Amino acid sequence: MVVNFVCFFISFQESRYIEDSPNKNGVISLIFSLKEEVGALAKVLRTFEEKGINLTHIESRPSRLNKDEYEFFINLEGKNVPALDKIIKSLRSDIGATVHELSRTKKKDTVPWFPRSIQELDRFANQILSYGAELDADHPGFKDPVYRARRKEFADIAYNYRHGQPIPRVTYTEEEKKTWGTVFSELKSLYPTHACYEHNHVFPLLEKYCGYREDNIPQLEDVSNFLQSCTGFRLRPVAGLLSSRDFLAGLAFRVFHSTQYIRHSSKPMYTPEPDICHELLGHVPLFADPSFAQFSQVNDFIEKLATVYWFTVEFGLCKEGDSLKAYGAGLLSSFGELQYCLSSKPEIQPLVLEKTSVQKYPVTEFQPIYYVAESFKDAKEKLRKFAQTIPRPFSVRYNPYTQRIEVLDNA
Ligand code: HBI
Ligand code: NLE
Ligand code: FE
Repeated sequence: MVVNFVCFFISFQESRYIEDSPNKNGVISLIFSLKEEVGALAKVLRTFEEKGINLTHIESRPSRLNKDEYEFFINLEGKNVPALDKIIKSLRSDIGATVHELSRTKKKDTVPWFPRSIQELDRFANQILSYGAELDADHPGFKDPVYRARRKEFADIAYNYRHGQPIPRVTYTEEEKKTWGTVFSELKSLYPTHACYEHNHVFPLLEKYCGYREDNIPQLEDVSNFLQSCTGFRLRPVAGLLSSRDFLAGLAFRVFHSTQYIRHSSKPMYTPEPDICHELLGHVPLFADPSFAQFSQVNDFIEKLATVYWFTVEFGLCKEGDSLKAYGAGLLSSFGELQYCLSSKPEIQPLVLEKTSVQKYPVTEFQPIYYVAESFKDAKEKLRKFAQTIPRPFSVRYNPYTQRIEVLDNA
């Protein structure tokens, strides 16, 4: 049987995707800085007055960046957006002010931007959730300057990558290869007893065709070509953790964003971040499965959907006869957690999406709770039903021939 229950989700809720339209009403917040001189602020305020724009709030503070400047924070009514755009332009060019637009309250029914063509995924390249924010505290690489410099090299590859190019090949250092070797051989010895049938089925093919070996870190380009021939999925390099929304949007185009760097050598057993071990050993076997290509895209509920993704694709367990096996990629790439998850320590619950989708979870340590699927078929059915409960203003479908998302109006 094959792993084919995973649904892929897009939501359209985050404000940074809103494309500004010139006729919406709402509160707009700006910060601008001005050189300290008599009448400078009055001059600016007059331009708002001339265009009939009502300011509802103003604050000032000395600029921290430039000693002779003041910063002003203002709220204004966004009734006349074209006029406002002109004002902002002239503030920048005529007065030399630095202007930051903080927010334009979105019109309620605006549909946020989402990628419609596979090329548009290039826009995600610099939207990485910052390494060092959420994951810093116990991240062993965070304090190692050599490791950080190396990470920057990988980040540059990802930032400069454009759809259609071959993925640059990387020469890994001896230390990196050693880390891979440890992870690879530890996991390989656990898979026969701990991994699900499907994973064990695909793994030998990757050894045969993609250079999966203890002494070799496979190249993303080779793996991507192999996946394309199996399922049409391809890889694209990414500098780190993407937001759930961007990550899931990629899957809608059968693009799996894959990190290329490897975890810090001091802690091969577990890392909170996705790294090349996680992608190649945890995820890729699944993406090579032909019936895995199924996906669905749903509006809104991104958090619930990301949580379901977390407890299935990333950390899922399933029944196999009388025993439990791991199929989640986060387990299949961590030889620490792979052993722990099948021990008697964690709590085990049946997969019930109404419950699972609101379960809180830690992201930097072993999971305290896992959800068990009866079978992949059962889980897929549950996901399909769950996805149907999610309201959306239109449907979308992926056209693999044009590599575009087509929007179908529900109305
Ligand atoms: N970003 N680079 C990267 N790799 C992932 O596997 C990944 C991600 N962002 C989110 C994510 N996975 C999921 O766990 C869900 O939040 C969708
Ligand atoms: N904890 C996993 C590992 O060590 O391989 C990575 C998880 C990424 C979500
Ligand atoms: Fe993952």
